[in-house]
Amino acid sequence: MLQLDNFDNSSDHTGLIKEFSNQASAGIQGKHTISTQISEMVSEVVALLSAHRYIEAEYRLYSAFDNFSHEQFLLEILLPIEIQIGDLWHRNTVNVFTEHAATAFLRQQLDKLLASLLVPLDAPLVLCACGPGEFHELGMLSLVYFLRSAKLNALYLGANLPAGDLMIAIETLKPAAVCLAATISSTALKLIYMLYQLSEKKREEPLVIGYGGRFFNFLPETQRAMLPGLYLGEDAKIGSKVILDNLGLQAKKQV
Ligand code: B12
Repeated sequence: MLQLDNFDNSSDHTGLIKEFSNQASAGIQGKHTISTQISEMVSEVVALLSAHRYIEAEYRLYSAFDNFSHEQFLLEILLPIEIQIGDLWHRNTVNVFTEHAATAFLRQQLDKLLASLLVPLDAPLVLCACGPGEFHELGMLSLVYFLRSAKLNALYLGANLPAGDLMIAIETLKPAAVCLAATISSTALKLIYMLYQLSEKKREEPLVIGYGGRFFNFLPETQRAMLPGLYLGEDAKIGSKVILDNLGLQAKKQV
């Protein structure tokens, strides 16, 4: 395993990039299994981010971006790192600024990934947001990734989106679909209220209204069935397929 003490903040890091690339290739060629290599990398990056060693964390992830598929990079590397940092914060092992800085760092990596997914100019617009008060963003950001992979123009409006602003966004941007997420019960209640507001509004163009997230995954099917809008399924990949089906589109292969 790579030792954190091997890093030298002051020196030229091109050697490090080479070292990490070599390690990644060596692992792929069988020195470690890929899953061992990934979980070691995740632990190392979590340790680096907890120690505020962002540049080194960036070098550690640099080779992974090229050596793994983008889906693997997201689901097996970026998300587990954020979950582990979040768990450390929940256990008071790291403080708020450490969690915020790590989250901002991981968002930059995710933005890099999303920016690599170009969609056609006429792709249907799908607005994605976390409801009022909701700050758990990773499920929704994963949905944005899968929608963009399927060539839909998924636009992330952020965490904690007030209902009024969503209404203005819908009137201004005229999306084909809206996807909303909630993780905890207090924010889910606000989101359900938003679903009612959205479904009662008369509009000229059709609008697919979907929702998902941890809270709804635990809600019994009988109760979900009573809610307005479309439950998009228990994970983001399924959610993107439900949206595609409801827009009458097939996932197109990435060029
Ligand atoms: C990271 C994290 C945070 C981060 C979030 C950072 C960020 N920018 O996202 C921070 C530190 C901000 C945070 C804050 C809090 N958190 Co927190 N957090 C977590 C943690 C560690 C990981 C959650 C996560 O991102 N998972 C990864 C994603 C990918 O999983 P997911 O959200 O479940 O999404 C999957 C599915 O649900 C689904 N999905 C999700 N959204 C959507 C949307 C659509 C449309 C679809 C189709 C699917 C879908 O797809 C995903 C898989 O593909 C969990 C514990 C854990 N180990 O899971 C606690 C956890 C979720 N948090 C919890 C709590 C209580 C809180 C706080 C209230 C703590 C506090 N005292 O303040 C606050 C609430 C803040 C708020 N108002 O939102 C509890 C929730 C318990 C509950 N009642 O359900 C958990 C379970 C921790 C615990 N064991 O108690 N948290």
